Amino acid sequence: LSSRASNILNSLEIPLSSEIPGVYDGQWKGSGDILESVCPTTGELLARVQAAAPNELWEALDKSKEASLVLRKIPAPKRGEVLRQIREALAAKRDALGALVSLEMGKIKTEGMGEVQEFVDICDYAVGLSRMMNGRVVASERPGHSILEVPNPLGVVGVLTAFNFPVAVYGWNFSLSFAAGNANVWKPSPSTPLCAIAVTKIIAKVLEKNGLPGALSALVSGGRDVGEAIVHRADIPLVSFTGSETVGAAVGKAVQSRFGKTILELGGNNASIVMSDADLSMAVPAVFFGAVGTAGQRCTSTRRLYLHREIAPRFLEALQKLYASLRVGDPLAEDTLLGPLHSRAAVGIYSDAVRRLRERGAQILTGGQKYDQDHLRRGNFVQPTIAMPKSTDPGDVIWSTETFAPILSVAIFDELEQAIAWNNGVPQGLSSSLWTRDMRNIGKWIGPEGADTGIVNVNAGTSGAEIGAAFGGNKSTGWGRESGGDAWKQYVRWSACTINFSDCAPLAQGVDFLA
Ligand code: UN1
Repeated sequence: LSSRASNILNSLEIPLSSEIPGVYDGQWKGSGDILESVCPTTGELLARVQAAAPNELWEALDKSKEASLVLRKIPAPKRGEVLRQIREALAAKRDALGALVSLEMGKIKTEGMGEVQEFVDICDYAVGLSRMMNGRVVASERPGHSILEVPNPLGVVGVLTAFNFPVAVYGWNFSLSFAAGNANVWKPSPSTPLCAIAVTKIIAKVLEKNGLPGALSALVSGGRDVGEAIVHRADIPLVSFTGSETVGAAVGKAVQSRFGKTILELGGNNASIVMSDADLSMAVPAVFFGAVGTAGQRCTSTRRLYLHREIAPRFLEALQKLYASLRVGDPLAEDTLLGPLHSRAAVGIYSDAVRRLRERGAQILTGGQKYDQDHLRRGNFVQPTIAMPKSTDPGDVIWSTETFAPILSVAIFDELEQAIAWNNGVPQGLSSSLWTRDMRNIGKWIGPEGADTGIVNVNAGTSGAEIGAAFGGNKSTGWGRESGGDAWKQYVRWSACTINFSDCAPLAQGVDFLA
């Protein structure tokens, strides 16, 4: 192992043995398949991680169930106090954990740390929430009666996360779910097992210190079989899944068929629209970050760019200048802006998408190839690409599919209505962004005739949402909401409780029966 990799793993107390246990339910274990964690920058094998064997998986699920019975008895503000300690423990490791995200996932260091910060932020939010997860008292039509709406814990929540945010997405789910009184079972992406192990170790230590069962934050590393076991397990009432539309559709169906609940965070195919009155000094760098940041591997990455005819040439010239200035390389180096794609497979997906653009007559304005310099050859480095497709039809496969790579497709419009129709014309509905200084455009954009995405921004890019608002998308993005807003309400079961304090028992609606 390279010395920098072993330093990062050491500082997070991940053992440097030849095989690392990837299952935690109060104890570390793992005798199932081997998952390989490969550094996307160098191709170095970082670790071999032992996934959950079937019996270990069942045991972890059983232990989480038992643990949920413990947690539900603890008052919510006390659960909040445990989350506060978890927040402190995570913040203390922000540097190391951020570096591990860079090492294993491939995003640049500032974004790796930003991701840890998202977990810290959502912990803060959940600490506050733990004193505000209020139900309500509803006016009863019957004398001497009260109706209470009471939030109670669900039990065990399954959290299936993707490689691109190997820390934060678990954070969004775990924090709210824990504050709500649930045990959590985490199945991380099989290609980022070390991030999951590191986070679980930090949480487990705090749980242990508080005399709480480790299976409140159980980890079951593994592949498809582990995911399927969670999805089909009848006593996991809520499954939160982040990933592709195809897998999400299967997860949704399977959980629904056993009457469970889902939170689905699926594909994003996000557009920025730039009006002729936009402040280009803000819009150009924002589109650059949206399209190139995280090497285009955020659900919220900008994939479509709609430019008003009047500013299109100026905008593209300025944007291409930024693309040309891009510093590419080691994501852990201070001045790098573009790291590698996460996997070899992703490079293939990128190349296929560029080929398809060319075949369908698109003009490639920038990029379109792998980097072939010596120092980049061992990693999954691809050139961020700007393409001008021939067709502007959002139903065309070029526009309608999400490619998880830094490819930006551009079209030119004359009227805002046209751009909104294109924005809304794809199956996905996660995030979109309008650049304008005209209030009338803003009013239209955020209203009933405006963007149909879950995240609707003005003079802010498509990616990089804060945790305070609900995060999620509509249509084929899956309608799930995580993080802020009212998202916490999904992690509880609501009891509508009618209580009769009076000496008689009248029926509602004035029904007269045996009176
Ligand atoms: C994701 O890509 O799965 O809004 C999550 C953002 C981040 C989260 C992205 N806060 O870009």
